[in-house]
Amino acid sequence: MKIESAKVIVTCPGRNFVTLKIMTDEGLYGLGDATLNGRELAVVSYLEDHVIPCLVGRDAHRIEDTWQYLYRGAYWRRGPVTMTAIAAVDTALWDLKAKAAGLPLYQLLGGKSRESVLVYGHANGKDIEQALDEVASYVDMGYKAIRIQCGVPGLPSTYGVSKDRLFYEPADGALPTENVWSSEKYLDWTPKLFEKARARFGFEPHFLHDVHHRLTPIEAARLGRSLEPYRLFWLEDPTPAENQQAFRLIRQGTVTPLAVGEVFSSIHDCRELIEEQLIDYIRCTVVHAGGITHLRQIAGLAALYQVRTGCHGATDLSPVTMGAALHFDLSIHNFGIQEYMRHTPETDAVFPHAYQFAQGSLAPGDQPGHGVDVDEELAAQYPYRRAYLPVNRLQDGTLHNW
Ligand code: CS2
Ligand code: MG
Repeated sequence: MKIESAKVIVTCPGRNFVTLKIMTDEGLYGLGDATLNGRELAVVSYLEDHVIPCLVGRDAHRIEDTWQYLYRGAYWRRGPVTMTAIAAVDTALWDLKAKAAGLPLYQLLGGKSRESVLVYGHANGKDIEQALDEVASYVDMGYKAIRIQCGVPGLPSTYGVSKDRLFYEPADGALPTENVWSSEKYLDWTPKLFEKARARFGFEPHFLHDVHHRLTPIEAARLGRSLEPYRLFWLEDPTPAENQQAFRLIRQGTVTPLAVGEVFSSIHDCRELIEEQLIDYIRCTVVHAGGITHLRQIAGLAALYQVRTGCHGATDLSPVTMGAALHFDLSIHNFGIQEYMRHTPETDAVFPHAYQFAQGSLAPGDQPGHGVDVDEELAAQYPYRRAYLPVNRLQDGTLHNW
């Protein structure tokens, strides 16, 4: 099966998505997500100007060889733009191989290790009461696992609290909007949120929380310890992870489970974290960590150290990633949980898909491939609209982690 052509589809049904479509001489096509929130056009150019010319004529079945060709052949290895472009090609080729075999993708990945995929949703509110009312609505929708984010008194905004309840989109400005942060206020406030959450909902639901890279390691250890009575499923991105050894300080201070990795683009970004068991869940995702091929290597390393997966699944990852991730999640043994931030109806219309939500889990369906398509005509009605993620400053103006 030869690659005849490939194209990049950019669309903005409320937010930007970049999709790679690879067409073959057998009339089949495969789709890969290439969305990198806030830097989308860098990946579009990487694919159109540098990758696609090398793909035409290649055997679409040679997934591993193509992966190595694009990774080693670039010379300049790794990084989010390169690995997102490689991920898009890889995902499209796995989609194609499964379609050519007439099988759902999970059957090519070793078959089912479970019947469905536990997911978590995002409850958030401007204050504790609104956030917990949102938790109640997620419980009513059947979610067994819920992330809770809440406004912090004295701060005009904070990560994860959205104007639009169900659909959280952080890329909210034609130029970066500026947020203000205080770790002190946040550290004093957050234990109160989970104390009230457990008082209202008991210990049945899994509760998760995303610190979003904003604390120092010792502050993160203090937060983890203060949350121990409320038994979180995980505390996410407690501190920036460029220095993987920083997590030793957090580990020494708390038994609250830790999750990290949505910003990682290769196994090298998380190798020490996994080998030293400094984390409990690895969050790398199909679209940003080199596709199905590389993500399986990361999951394989994690399995050796009893680290489970918890793939990123925010609204800025397209339904193509969600579909492919669900086949991956269904097949690997050390699956933990899948993030599932719902897409808007406009996005779902552009990306018809087979996956379905029921009783707190997602099932990918049994269509050949990853089960997600793109309506190109509809996609063309939503032109690209530049949008940036916010930047974050401390109250004295110092630039901080968003
Ligand atoms: C967040 C993301 O879902 C999460 O855990 O960290 O929403 C993240 O902020 C966005 O993907 C950034 O584009
Ligand atoms: Mg996160």
